[in-house]
Amino acid sequence: MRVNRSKRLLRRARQLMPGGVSSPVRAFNSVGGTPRFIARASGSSIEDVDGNRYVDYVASWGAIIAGHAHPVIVEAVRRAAANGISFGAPTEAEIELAERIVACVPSIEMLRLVTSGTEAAMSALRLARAATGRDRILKFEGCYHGHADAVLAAAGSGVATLGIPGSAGVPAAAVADTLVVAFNDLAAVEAAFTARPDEIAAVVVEPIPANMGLAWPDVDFLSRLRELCDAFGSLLVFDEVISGFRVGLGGAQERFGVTPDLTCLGKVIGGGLPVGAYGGSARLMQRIAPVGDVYQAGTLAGNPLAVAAGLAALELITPPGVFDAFEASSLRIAKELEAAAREAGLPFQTRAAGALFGLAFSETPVRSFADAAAADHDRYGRFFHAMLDQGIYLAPSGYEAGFLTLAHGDGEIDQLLQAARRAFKKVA
Ligand code: KE4
Repeated sequence: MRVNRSKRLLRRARQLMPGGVSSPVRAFNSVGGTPRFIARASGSSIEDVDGNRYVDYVASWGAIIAGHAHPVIVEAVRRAAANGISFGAPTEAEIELAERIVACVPSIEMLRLVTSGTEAAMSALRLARAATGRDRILKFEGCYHGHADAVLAAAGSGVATLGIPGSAGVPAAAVADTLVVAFNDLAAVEAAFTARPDEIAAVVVEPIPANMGLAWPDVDFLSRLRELCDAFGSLLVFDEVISGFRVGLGGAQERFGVTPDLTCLGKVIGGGLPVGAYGGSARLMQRIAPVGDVYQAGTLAGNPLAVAAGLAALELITPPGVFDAFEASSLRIAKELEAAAREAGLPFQTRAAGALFGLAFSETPVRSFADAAAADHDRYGRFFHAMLDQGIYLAPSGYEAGFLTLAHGDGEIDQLLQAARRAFKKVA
């Protein structure tokens, strides 16, 4: 496969941008090889600058749900742009987007639009601290909530660890109040609460973690987090930036029947343009400026083009049956990938939920970041390239997930499975 133009562009980009990319995972460091510079995309397909076409299972990390360049979304953005790009003033479309989100996610009575998932999570945690008058945050190793300092905390070994920076440049002070425990480790959560009964402002969690491959909560894990937060006066924050409007219109909270106090959203609700949101009860959200005393702001928050794209995307996934079809597709992918890997004699695990699926070269299902890290990432890298060479574009990291769109029909999935059967044999 010729990638000369991508190689040339990468050399040029690296002179100007770290790694030549605008976000680290795009650099292919985890899988090696040359990141593809994308020229155009349509439906389920993306085309790189060398003219190679791929069926895309990254979908802008889940932000694309209706398919690339969906005509309804493109037209919505065009029409919005014709009326002005950004005003920095309220618009009716923001109300409509808020109404649609509130209608789908019962735990959200009121929300604030922001421009990224990072901002949504950062702001939700600031609100939780204000609402409880406490400073400590408990998060789970491997769950990603954007790159704000307070959530870039590393886990130590064993029980809850406090205050370990997860990145250079994050001062110890910024994570001094961040407790990190293993996902699914209820004993560690209970111990953290017992040790600090009136210190924890919030437990923040991806209810279906999709940043350690796709992990899955043990039965009752999420409902137990709810109980513990109630018992100790802490808030439960669901980071549904990936799972929201992707595992169902009501997200993971609807799927598991667990109601968080605050929800973070992103990706799908912007239809591929920059939108994030955080929301919860009106009582809680009234603490946010300008009504309340918790400050949060953003020049391009509620941007008319992004809101138009988000509204159009939500409109396209609302009809009855859309998520049944997504679920059928992702379950088929999981089932047939597992069968093909078994046939090739490979240790392999998959997970599926709505328009999201996960895969790991692992003997055991991924229940925690330790499980994800123990998977065979070298083999994943070779599998990734064996698929890329056959025109299938998976996430360039074994710590990510697979994303479906409305444009992924049986034909695309047949192609994925056929390529996987060959790729499994190649990496066995
Ligand atoms: P953004 O700031 O990137 O919009 O959202 C941060 C975020 C928050 N919460 C969850 C659960 C997320 O998955 C993310 C971002 N997701 C990654 C993909 N795993 C974005 C891709 C990237 O970083 O380039």
